[in-house]
Amino acid sequence: MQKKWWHGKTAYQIYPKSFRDTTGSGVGDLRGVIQKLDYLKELGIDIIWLSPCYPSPMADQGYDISDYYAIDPRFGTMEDMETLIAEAKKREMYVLMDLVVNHCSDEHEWFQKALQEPDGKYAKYFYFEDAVDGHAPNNWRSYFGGSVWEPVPGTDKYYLHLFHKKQPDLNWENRELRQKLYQMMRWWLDKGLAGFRIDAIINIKKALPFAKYNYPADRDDGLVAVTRMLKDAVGIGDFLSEMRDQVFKPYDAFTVGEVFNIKESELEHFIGDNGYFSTMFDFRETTFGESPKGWYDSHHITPEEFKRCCYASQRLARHTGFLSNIIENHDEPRGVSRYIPAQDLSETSKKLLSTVSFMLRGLPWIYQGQELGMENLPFASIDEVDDVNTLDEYKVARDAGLSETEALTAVSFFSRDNARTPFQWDDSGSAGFTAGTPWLRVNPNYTRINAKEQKSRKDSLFSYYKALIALRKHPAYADTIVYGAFEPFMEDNENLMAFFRKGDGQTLLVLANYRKESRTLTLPSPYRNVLLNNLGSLVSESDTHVTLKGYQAVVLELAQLQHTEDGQS
Ligand code: TEU
Repeated sequence: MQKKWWHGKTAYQIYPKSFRDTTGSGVGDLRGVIQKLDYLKELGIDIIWLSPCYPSPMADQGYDISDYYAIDPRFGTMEDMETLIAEAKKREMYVLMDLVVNHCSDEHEWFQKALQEPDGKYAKYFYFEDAVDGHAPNNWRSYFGGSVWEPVPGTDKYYLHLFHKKQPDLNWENRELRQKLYQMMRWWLDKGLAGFRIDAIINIKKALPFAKYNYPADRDDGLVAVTRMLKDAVGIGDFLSEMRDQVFKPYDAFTVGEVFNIKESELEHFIGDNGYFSTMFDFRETTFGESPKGWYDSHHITPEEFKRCCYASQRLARHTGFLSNIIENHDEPRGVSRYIPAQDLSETSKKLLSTVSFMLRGLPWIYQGQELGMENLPFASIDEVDDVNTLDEYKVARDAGLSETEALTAVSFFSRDNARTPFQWDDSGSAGFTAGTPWLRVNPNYTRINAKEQKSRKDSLFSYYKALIALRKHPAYADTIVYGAFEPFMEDNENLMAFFRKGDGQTLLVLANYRKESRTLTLPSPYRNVLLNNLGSLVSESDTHVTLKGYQAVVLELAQLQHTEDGQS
């Protein structure tokens, strides 16, 4: 595997709307991001991904873009964006923007022109399809509920939207459209962006012709999840390699794909040495337990299942490339609320989760607020929910017969709004996020969980993340942590996440006791150093016997191993 400049870096996702508001509008802005660059630098961040800040009607929080060449006035100006890129560069930080090119907004000029001339050139930028026997071309269900087909007013045609009806899909089969998109990407890269996070990209290839791909319904609505068609959509590689060769390669751009539903055998094509992308997110943990019926029927992952998911992904990517490791993002609940049993949630268990996530092989990511251990929002009513996806899932749950309270409980666990609440900077009103009224409710725990408090405390989660990042960059250990082989230790011990990272002449052992009861372990060889510990001390009976308290996590440097042996007392 070729070594790349970004392999040893740490990345951070900013959701601008909820990060820092400098105008009192209640909505975060780019000036707010600039203001907080030093905070991110102090934490040790190198790469920043900004969720969309282009002009948008906000049907899907900016993932519905109406102009690819501008900044939404809510977030600031193009000059602010240029300042942000320049200020980041000064601090040796890299900025990524969100590349949303599976669809645009129905308010984008292209779509407006398409509506005016449904047989014209711009209609071919989208999928305008004739009705079949007076009906929509097929029975696919959109990601946000309902049919993917919406009538084109004044015609007998339908247009395709895999997401919201205000997010019409762009027709990647159209060469002219692809060139328009590439031109736009180059324009941004010329501004000094390091690259992109690439949204929902697996969806750009459809199973065609549409009418051929009706499937048996998977719910009572007679529709089928649109992900079903992905299995029959072949040839996405033609588009992705074209984009790589015509845009990313000439700029040596860093790209991280939001990729779901690929065949495991194709990983090499996506993130191998000549992959379509530099890296892609590992969603195995986030998608585990999903039910075709909806969130209300989805299984809540256990610590042991979390471990199995992590290990499976580690094994899959070990010789291929670098996955991007996350515990949360703007589409997911807070990682600490999801992967730690509610009754065990504490700063110690949060540190355990961060240790595991950062010591696995791959590129580690922090989603804003994760470094503080921000938690899910306790929703009092469905009226507090803004997110389209959550509102749809609530309806699905109600239609399935759940009471209002049951449906709210079910969707609260998975709601995308959990992670979208304002960043908790301090314990003043609105958590120091805004001087105005925040667009989404601040989590009431901000008086306890906030950056100001955590920065002042040496044993806070924030300080622990700093230490983790510093360890990943420590000249004596960086090579092993970044490139060392991953190898499980005592894999069959339930709720123990233990693994080696083996480098040249160096072996690290990560031990995470993912339960509240303590346990004693026999190490395969004596340990020399404790590189990190989420508790004040480590009880060791000898240099090969350690007792971990509940949720204790440590990173040990071992004396060189001859061979590995399992053992426990
Ligand atoms: O998400 C893609 C996607 O597939 C989502 O539907 C995801 O499965 C879901 O949010 C999980 O709850 C991307 C963006 O990250 C998301 O915010 C957008 O809504 C979506 O694309 C459409 O642009």
